[in-house]
Amino acid sequence: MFNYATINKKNLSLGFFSQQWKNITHMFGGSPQPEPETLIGEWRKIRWGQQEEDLQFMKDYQPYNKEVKQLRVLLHGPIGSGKSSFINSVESALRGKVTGRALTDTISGESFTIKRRTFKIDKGGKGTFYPFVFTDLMGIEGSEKQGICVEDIKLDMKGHIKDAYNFNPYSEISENDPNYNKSPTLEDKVHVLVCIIDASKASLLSNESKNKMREVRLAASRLGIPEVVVLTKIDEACPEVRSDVKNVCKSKYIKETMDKISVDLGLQPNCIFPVKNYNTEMETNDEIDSLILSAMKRIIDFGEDFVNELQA
Ligand SMILES: Nc1nc2c(ncn2[C@@H]2O[C@H](COP(=O)(O)OP(=O)(O)O)[C@@H](O)[C@H]2O)c(=O)[nH]1
Ligand SMILES: [Mg+2]
Repeated sequence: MFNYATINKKNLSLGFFSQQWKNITHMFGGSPQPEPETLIGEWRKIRWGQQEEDLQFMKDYQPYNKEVKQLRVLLHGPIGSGKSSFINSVESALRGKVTGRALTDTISGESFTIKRRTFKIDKGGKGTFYPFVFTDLMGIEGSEKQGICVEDIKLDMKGHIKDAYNFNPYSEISENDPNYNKSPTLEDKVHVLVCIIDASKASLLSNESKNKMREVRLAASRLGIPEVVVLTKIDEACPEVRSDVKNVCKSKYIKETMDKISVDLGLQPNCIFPVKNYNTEMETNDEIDSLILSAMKRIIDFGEDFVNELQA
């Protein structure tokens, strides 16, 4: 059977040696070496250098449907997969500087986010915000009694859970809870569901976690809510990507991981977006911005279509 963990280890050693060999041949003026076997032909066209265009799209964007002032993007996925970091990275790409507002947890283990929190992104500092918000949920855990209840995610998608609600891994929200919204408007509902998966650990996802994610996805599709997968930590998953983010669209490991996720979750590969979050960088850069903004553009496109269909 295909084992991603083994491939990943092989990638690490191959990537290391191929980089060393490239360095040696370069030092002695040798001819260019063939691509390492961890890289294959380009399997996706990424519009490198078009981030300014995507940025302008984001700046100009306003939902057409007047009932909705902002698109609601719900993030879910395993603990430590990079949900909070993705919000930070979008904010960083939009503001042109690395920010760190949605707290990220460097200690893996229990979910850091327990309180439901919604994040807006400041647009120019005059009390104006981008017309989309992110709701960051407690992580999905493998076992029954860890992490957020899937029922709570379903209720959240329908707009029943208010901010400040503290998720309880042992039971779903009750209708009598002060943070239960009995009559949600279109604006309270979720317009796009984003599943965040760590590329370096995708092969290690437990069946329980995959089942929970599939259940959430099915609930979203029953409600007609579009879904996107954001595949984070591509730098940790593939050494060739770590040395150059642009190698992502040629990485064999990333392609295979995306194909596997597509089958496991029942989602088209073109709805899966590989990204590198801003985690150690002090400044933003064009390549990371390109990946983050192209994922965001698709998220906005999907959300916009969804709210317009609801109006029709
Ligand atoms: N190398 C790398 N680390 C990342 C990336 N995204 C997130 N991280 C790190 O992964 C850890 C967990 O991220 P966090 O955003 O808190 O995960 P959450 O629990 O899903 O919100 C933090 O230490 C982040 O710095 C990425 O794309 N690459
Ligand atoms: Mg978090």
